[in-house]
Amino acid sequence: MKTQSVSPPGNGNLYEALRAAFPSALDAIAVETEDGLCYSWHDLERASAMLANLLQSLNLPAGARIAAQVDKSVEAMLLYLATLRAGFVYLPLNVAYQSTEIAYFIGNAEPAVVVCTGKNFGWVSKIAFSAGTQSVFTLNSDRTGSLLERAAHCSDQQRPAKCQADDLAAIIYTSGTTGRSKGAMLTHGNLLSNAQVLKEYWGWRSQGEGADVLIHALPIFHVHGLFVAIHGALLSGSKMLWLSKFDPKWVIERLPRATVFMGVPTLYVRMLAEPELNRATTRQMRLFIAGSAPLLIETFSQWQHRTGHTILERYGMSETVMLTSNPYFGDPALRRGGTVGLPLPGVSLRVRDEQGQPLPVGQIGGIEVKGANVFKGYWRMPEKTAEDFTVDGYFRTGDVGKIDEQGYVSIVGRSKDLIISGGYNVYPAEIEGYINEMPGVAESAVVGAADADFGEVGVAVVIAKPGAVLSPSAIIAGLKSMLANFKIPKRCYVVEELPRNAMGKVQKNVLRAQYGSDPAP
Ligand code: MLC
Ligand code: AMP
Repeated sequence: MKTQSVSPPGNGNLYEALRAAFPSALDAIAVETEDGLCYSWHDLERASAMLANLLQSLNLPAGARIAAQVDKSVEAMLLYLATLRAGFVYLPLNVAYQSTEIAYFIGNAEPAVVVCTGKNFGWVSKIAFSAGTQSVFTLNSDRTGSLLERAAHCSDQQRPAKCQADDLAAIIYTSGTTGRSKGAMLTHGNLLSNAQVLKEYWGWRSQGEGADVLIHALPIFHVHGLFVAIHGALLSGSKMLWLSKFDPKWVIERLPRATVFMGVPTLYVRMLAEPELNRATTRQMRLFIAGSAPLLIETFSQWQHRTGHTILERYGMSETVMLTSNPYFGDPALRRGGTVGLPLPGVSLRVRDEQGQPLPVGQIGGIEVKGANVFKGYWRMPEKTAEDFTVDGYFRTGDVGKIDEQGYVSIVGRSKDLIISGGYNVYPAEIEGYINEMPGVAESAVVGAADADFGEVGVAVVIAKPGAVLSPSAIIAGLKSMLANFKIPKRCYVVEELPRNAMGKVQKNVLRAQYGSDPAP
């Protein structure tokens, strides 16, 4: 659906462009893990070649999907790079997903290869083989498992597959407002164009004295950790201090050796709770970037006060990678808290009313975007794809916002019924579907409530069938057995009735007002 595309240099493969930016000193450290393991640039090149050769030896069809549900590790990143090199399509899956969720993703994407942790092999391989997957490998965070065992027999030389800018590089599943998740198809051209823009916009410093060092503390199964962070570092030949999970103390310990940090707002809130976060520990840092969820103005201001640094907030989504950013260059005062900054170069962003008519400066409406970064469409959902694009090729983000006189964009809400909790998206419709299936439940509504740690959390409000007795804790326990842990409502109330409007529609705004603060009535 997009109108522009950027051809990666070389043979068109995104990996080629990333590889071209590696420093000339290939023996220098590219990644250092929390347990002191170091990977040189040469290691990244060789190990991803071996994995790419393994994938290519499997005689997979063109466009084959390589799905991975593994703990965060450098090897998991290498599997992503190998998939690019081999010309296949990477499909990362959150480790928190449980069997029903995984069965849906595998059934929908039909991956030729699935990589999972050894402890999940039993149930994941059963789902995968029955969906027609050809090979299931294991990969554990201690670098054991059949994937690396098999790759060890492959050559460490590999020529990246030739690609067109429009060829798929990855599918990122993002939940649907009315139920099932949709796979956003991102191309080599989408990812490279966005990475190149961000390299300039955020002033990534390459190689030599003063080269950037990124603290990588985010999961690598979503856009933020996988693309924005990893591409940023690789495309500027910058070292990564790699954390297998976020721990505020681990990050603060590493700040004096780093220059760039990226996080969702929860990470900033948790770091602010540590007394060691101060001007001295952050002196070396050049840039703190926040996104994936709204950064509260209090967090923005407290960070400024405590560290002297002004957080740069940006806005993006799975379908588009990054769309807007506060400015990096110039006076830090140009980074305005409460806004997500200006459209990035190459991104056209506009605000429209419900009839699709342009709105003047400062008026609130739906945000629509166009650019080389905008995805190709939803995997096997042509109707949904068509529905989400305007006739002149703009993608309807589902976010509601406004643009001021200086061009700064503020997000004020969402037209999609979505909760963003700690940077993860939770779709109320999905959770309500599961609750409504439970015995004795007549109806339910899930709404977002403000939360000091996660920004927003889900709260379930449930009505029992006549004569049935429901226990909130049993409802929560039932959900825990079926869904990823971050989707579980933090509170549940069983009530007599749900507020409705004249059309009979549940008034979620009334529920949010009633149950949106803790403790609820
Ligand atoms: C964990 N828990 C959550 C949660 N994360 N609850 C709600 N929301 C979340 N995000 C709960 C678990 O269910 C569990 O509950 C308890 O917290 C401890 O789990 P944990 O796994 O040990 O949590 P922790 O390691 O503390 O993780 C918190 C976190 C993590 C904030 C570090 O959620 C995280 O990494 N978030 C980043 C998400 C991200 O990268 N988003 C980018 C999307 S890309 P219990 O009851 O089971 O004990 C995107 C586009 C863009 O949005 O613009 O970037
Ligand atoms: P995802 O589907 O996980 O890619 O989430 C994308 C959504 O996250 C966007 O559509 C926005 O609603 C939200 N988002 C991302 N960055 C920001 C931000 N800086 N401020 C507010 N919301 C954001």
